[in-house]
Formats: sequence, C-alpha cells, structure tokens
Amino acid sequence: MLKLYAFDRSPFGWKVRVALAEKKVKYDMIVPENKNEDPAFAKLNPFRKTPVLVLDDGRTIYESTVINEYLEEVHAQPPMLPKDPYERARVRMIEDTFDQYVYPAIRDFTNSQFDYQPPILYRKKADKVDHKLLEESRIRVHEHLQRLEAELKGRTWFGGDVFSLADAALVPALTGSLKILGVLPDAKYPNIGAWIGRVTARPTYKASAPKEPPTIKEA
Ligand SMILES: N[C@@H](CCC(=O)N[C@@H](CS)C(=O)NCC(=O)O)C(=O)O
Repeated sequence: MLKLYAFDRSPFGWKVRVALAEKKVKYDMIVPENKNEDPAFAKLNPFRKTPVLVLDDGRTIYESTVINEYLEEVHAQPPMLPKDPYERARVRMIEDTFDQYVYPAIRDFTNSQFDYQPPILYRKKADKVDHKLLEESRIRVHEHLQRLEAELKGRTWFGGDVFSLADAALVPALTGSLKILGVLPDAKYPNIGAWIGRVTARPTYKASAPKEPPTIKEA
C-alpha cells in the first residue's frame, strides 16, 4: 500500500490527502518523528519536507504539486484536471501561485501575530507583534482573495465543472487557516463562501481534514 509521510495539520499534506480521497486511493499515513535529524527521512526527501509519497516498490515522490500530478496520471478517475489545455493551464496557475505567493502571505500574516507551537497559535503581546508585516501581509492576503473570488465567478469549482487539483490545493487555506485566523468567511467574498459550503459538504472533506486543527490562545 502507498505510504504518505505527512503531518495532520500541514496544509501541503492536507492537499495531497484531498487528492487521495477524491481518487479513492488507499494509503497509510505516517507522521515522521525527528525528520530533521533522522537520516532515514533524508533518504525519503533530501529537502526533509513533508509530504512524501512512498510507492509500493519504495520509490518516493515529494513536493505536493508533483505528488498530485502523479496521482492524476496514475489514477485518472475522477479527473482533477479539465480537458481543455487552456483550462488545465489555468488550474495549474492557481495551484502554483498558491504555493509561491498566497501561502507565504498567509504564513507572514500568521507569524507576525502568533507564536506557533502545534497545535496552539499563541497570540503575541502587542509589543511583540510585527505590525508592519501584519498590515503588509493582510493586504496581500486580501488581494489574493479578490483574485480567487473573481476566478470563481460563474464556476462551481476552480476547475469549472471539475473539482480540480487547484481546488485541492486551496482547501487547507480557504477552509482551514484563513477560517481559524478569522479572515473567512467574509461577505466581500460570496463566491468563496459558497465554494467553502460545497467543499465542506463533500464526503472527501472529512476524510482528509486534520483531526486536530490549530486553535488560538489569546495572550
Ligand atoms: N513546496 C513543498 C512545501 C512543503 C512544506 O513546506 N512542508 C512543511 C509542512 S507543511 C514542512 O515540511 N515543514 C517543515 C520544515 O520546513 O522543516 C510542497 O508543496 O510539498
């Protein structure tokens, strides 16, 4: 059986679990211990990041986007990429720009105001908050949400009629971290709000969501 090395709360692990659940692929999830020191983990992924997918013959795939593309190739049903080449590129742009730009904005927004000791986000005292980074990242987060809101105009999913690899990539942020941080839901983003309702109603949502999500502890 496939093995997935991932953390319960990791957004990138969650994204892969969504694709595995959608495609009804069975796997064992392993939470790595001491991954930064354990030489065995470096053999799975020299960059020592999770998630890592281990195939039945022991070969490994790391980088969540690459893992999900592999799953799409090997388990074609249900398709998580539209048929039209431009639409496929559009889905991939949404996924790739999430990893490159949206995730760092959310990370800055979080780290500027919280100390994270999983699973608790401890709110920093006012004099420890990086106010400049907080305000800068808040603007970036909302710019991304405006763009994603527009992508959903007239579409059920980011993949149009197809619940896509981009939808899987956005599940952790839009239904997880941005909700915990109090950014979503927001009446300014009705399409995203409706998308969240549809995503969380999917049976695959429960199967892939963290068992113990982060919680905020006020200062
Ligand atoms: N680009 C990578 C990012 C993976 C990543 O940042 N994983 C986090 C968990 S969410 C991790 O392993 N962090 C621990 C570390 O950086 O040491 C992917 O998409 O898989």
